[in-house]
Amino acid sequence: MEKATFAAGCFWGVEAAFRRVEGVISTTVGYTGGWLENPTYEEVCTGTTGHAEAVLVEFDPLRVSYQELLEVFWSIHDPTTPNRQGPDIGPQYRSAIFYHTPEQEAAARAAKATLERSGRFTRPIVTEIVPASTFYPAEEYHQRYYEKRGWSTR
Ligand code: MHO
Repeated sequence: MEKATFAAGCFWGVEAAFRRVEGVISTTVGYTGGWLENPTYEEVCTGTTGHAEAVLVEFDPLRVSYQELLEVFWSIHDPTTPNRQGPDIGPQYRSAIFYHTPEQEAAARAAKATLERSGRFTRPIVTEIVPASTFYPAEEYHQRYYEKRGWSTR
């Protein structure tokens, strides 16, 4: 089993998207990349904790590759809007890849470069690529939020 961590705006939808992927074993929404220990949702919402809303994905690399997860990541959000995802504004909504290994870092940088050259986005890609640090799981009511409400996940 391997871990991957992504931030792509409000974590409800990001988690729902990764849960649909064959080979993804589990997901956890939470906060990472900042400095405040054991943050609450309300604290992260202020935009002053340094944390991003993120999803920790555990996957079976024999069934889904990190490359494929990166493709999902790019396809579910707009990586060109700094500290913003659609209506959600603030550094907690930034686009970021938190790599767990040097191989993940290399794959993420290569994928970002390829995407930049592809012309798929006209504006520059602002996705941060940084080492994974302490991941604080979010409150239980944020976990599998869409499923708990019976919302469609596309
Ligand atoms: N605009 C969304 C953000 C929620 S997400 C968990 C809302 O407050 O409904 O940040």
